Amino acid sequence: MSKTALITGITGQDGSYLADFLLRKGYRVVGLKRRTSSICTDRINNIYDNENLILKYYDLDDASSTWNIMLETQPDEIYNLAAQSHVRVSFDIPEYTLQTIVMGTMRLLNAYKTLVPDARFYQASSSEMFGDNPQVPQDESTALSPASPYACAKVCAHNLIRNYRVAYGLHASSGILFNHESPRRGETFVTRKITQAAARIKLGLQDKLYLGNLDAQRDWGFAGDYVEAMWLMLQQDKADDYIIATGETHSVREFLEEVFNHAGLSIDDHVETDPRLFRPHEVPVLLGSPEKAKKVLKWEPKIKFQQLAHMMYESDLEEQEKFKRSIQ
Ligand code: NAP
Ligand code: G4F
Repeated sequence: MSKTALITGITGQDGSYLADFLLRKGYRVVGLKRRTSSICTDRINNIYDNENLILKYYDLDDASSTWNIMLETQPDEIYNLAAQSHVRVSFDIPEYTLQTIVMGTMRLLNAYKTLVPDARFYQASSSEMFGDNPQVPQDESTALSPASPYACAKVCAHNLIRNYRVAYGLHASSGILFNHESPRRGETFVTRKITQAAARIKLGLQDKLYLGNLDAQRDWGFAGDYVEAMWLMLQQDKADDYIIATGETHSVREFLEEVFNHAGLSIDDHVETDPRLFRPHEVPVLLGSPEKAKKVLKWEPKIKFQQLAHMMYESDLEEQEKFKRSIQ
């Protein structure tokens, strides 16, 4: 009989790639989405008609719906991906950010422990948890030093997973994922903001791109590669925590140059910095060591920095060309 996977945050970047991946593996996928006033299922349109995909409404803030879904679904694997995931925004809405990440995880964990304790649980932890700790590369033993309400919340959820794993013998793992991007990346994260703006500038739909700190460095991988690592963690005999990263770091400026050079655009003509886009507390450099994941999970990132930047730009160019045609 096929396994059932429950995914919170299926409408997000990672949820959509994970659903693609698990459906290809023959899973029955129960995807949880919240009700919004407009349709927000663009990222899962490609699998909407798949008979093994079941979509249910829920909200991380709603304890009884979490409980009911766990009872009805009886999942073999639970992937907790839902969150207010924007670091800059977490400074503006800290309470909501903590509510979704800490209490949302807590509710899900309690329903899991009580109703389906033999299932396996994946938690979306983040490299943001290393914050302003200057030690690089960061690995599973690096001290956490969160530098935003988002990161503080992720540290708490990360600790809850470990605590439940030890206290109740649950198979609950955390993936400490470094930044991962794709053509499905949210439009307000810096990589997608750059590739979308470059495509629009190229087509004469926009003139300026405003950015914040260009010196921040990130270890950027491809989301499609990273969801495989989530699944691999749940196939191990023992639950554990794993860093998922490429082992390479690049500044925002380097990403910008890669995309603008590829597009044949001048940064001086089109890009300006805006102090409002700087963060009250920045994470200067993230560089992960994926050695444990390579050794234990036999996982390797496939898409490299340059290929990722070009793939995202080309996808945005195609999308913006369609948009331009639609308004002509
Ligand atoms: P994303 O694209 O922002 O997706 C977030 C998902 O969470 C969306 O489906 C969103 O639903 C849902 N959500 C937000 N608030 C909710 C609520 N109150 N109730 C129910 N659902 C809610 O994020 P992502 O990039 O896929 O990341 C997935 C997870 O990995 C997140 O937990 C993120 O913090 C973590 N993470 C991401 C990265 C990365 O580089 N991408 C790295 C490390 C960790 P709507 O579609 O309705 O908004
Ligand atoms: O693309 P970002 O917003 O991603 P950030 O803050 O690193 O967070 C992402 O990755 C985390 C994993 O490390 C996830 F946990 C989290 O959920 C999210 O997916 O910003 C990257 C860097 C920052 O240093 C920021 O200050 O880009 C810099 N930046 C410069 N100008 C900008 C901008 N970021 C954004 N979003 N917008 C700008 O205009």
